[in-house]
Amino acid sequence: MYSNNDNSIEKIYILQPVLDEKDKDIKLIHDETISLIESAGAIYCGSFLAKIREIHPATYIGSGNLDKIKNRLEDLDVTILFNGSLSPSQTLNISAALGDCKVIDRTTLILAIFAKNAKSSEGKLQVELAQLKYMYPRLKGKGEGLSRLGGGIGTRGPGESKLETDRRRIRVRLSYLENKLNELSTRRNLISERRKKSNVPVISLIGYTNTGKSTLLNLLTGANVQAENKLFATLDPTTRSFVIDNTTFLLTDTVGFLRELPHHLISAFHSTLESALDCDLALIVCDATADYEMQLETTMKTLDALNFNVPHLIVMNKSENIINFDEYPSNSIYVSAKNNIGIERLKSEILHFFSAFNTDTELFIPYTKYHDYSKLKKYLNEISYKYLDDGIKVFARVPNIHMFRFEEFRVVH
Ligand SMILES: Nc1nc2c(ncn2[C@@H]2O[C@H](COP(=O)(O)OP(=O)(O)OP(=O)(O)O)[C@@H](O)[C@H]2O)c(=O)[nH]1
Ligand SMILES: [Mg+2]
Repeated sequence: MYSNNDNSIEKIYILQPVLDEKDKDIKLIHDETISLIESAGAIYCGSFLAKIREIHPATYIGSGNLDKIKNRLEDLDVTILFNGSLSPSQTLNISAALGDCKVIDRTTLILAIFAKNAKSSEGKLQVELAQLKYMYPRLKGKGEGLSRLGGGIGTRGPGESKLETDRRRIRVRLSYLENKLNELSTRRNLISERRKKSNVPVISLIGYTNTGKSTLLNLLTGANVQAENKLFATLDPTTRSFVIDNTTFLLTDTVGFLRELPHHLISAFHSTLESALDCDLALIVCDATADYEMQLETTMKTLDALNFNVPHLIVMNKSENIINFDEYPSNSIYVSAKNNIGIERLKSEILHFFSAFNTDTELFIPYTKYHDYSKLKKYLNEISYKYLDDGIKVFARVPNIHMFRFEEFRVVH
C-alpha cells in the first residue's frame, strides 16, 4: 500500500494529455490506467484531459492547462499521474507549476506495481534496478535526495528503502545490482540448458495482463499461483509440470503485457522474459470478455520486439459467457479456466501439436535390455526390425516429445 503521507492511501489524479481528440484509444487507455492505479494499491480520485495541439517542451501540456489544473485541485493532497512519459525536467516543471505537488508518470506507476508484486529475489532486484535507473537522472542537478518527494509511489523500491541516498551511493548500488543479476542470469541459463537436454516439451502461457494465464496454470498443473483481478498480478515466471496421456509437459506462466508499456520496462525484464519464452509452444491467452483484438495485437507486437518466433495456439479464455462465437478468430480454442470448460479440447490440441513432430530413427536394443524397451514400446511406431546376435535393430517413428525416453537405445551414425 502506498501513501501520500505515512498514514493514508495515496490518492491519484490522472493528467491525460490529448493530442488528437478523435483518438478512440484515449478513453480505453485512460480507463485501463484506473485499473493500474487500483493494482498499485492507490485510489483514483479524478482526471483532467489536457487538450494540446502540440507538445510543449518545458511542461508538455502548456501553462494554460497547468493553471486550470491548479485551480481545480486547489490544495488537495493528491499525486498527479501524467499518463505518458515525461522527461526529468518536464516532471520538475509540472511539479513546480502545481505548487510543488508530487508528479509521477506512467512508468513510475507501473514500476510501483512491479515492486509490489515481485516475489523472487531476481524479480525484486530487476525492479529495483529499473527504478533506480529511472530515478537517477531525475535526481540530477537537484543536489538532494528523493526525500523531498515524500512517501508513496515512485519513492520506494521492493527492498528496504535505498533511495534516501546520494547519487554516488546510487551508482554503487546500480553496479551491485547489475553484477548480481548477471550472476543469477548465468545460473538461470544453466538450468534452462539442463531442461533442454531432458527433452521435456516446454509450453509458455503468454498474453495480455489479467487474461487468466495464472488461473489456467493452476487448473492444468494444480499449482497455487496467485490469480486475481489486478493488472500485473504475476511478475516472476513459474514453471510446473503436467501430464496429458502419459506425456509430461512443462508449463510456464509469466508477466503479462500491456499496451503503451514503456520500452525500458520490457528491457528491464528482458532476460527473465527471454527464458520464460524459451519454449516449444506458446499458448497466447486472451480475455474473450475484453478487447481481445487489441490484446492480441499488443502481445504480437511485444513478442516481435523480443524476437520471439515460436509456434502458438490462441486460447480464448473467459468464454463461458460468449454468445456469438463468429466474432472471434476461427482458430481460437475456447476455454474457461475459472469454470474448467474446454480444457480437454485444449489438452488434445496440445497433444496434436506435438505429435505432428515425429522423427524416424534407428534403435539398437540389447537382449539384456529388452524388458526396459518393451515398457516403452507404446511411445513409438516400429517400422521394421531385425534380430541380430546380441540384440534387435529397430527402425521406428518416434514423436519428438517422446524421443528422450529412447536416448540409451539410439544409434548415431
Ligand atoms: N469470468 C472468468 N474470469 C476468469 C476466468 N479465468 C480467470 N478469470 C479471472 O480473471 C482475473 C485474472 O486472472 P489471472 O489468472 O490472475 O490473470 P493473469 O493473466 O495471470 O493476470 P496477470 O498475472 O495480472 O497478468 C481473475 O480475477 C480470475 O478469477 C474465466 O474463465 N472466466
Ligand atoms: Mg498471472
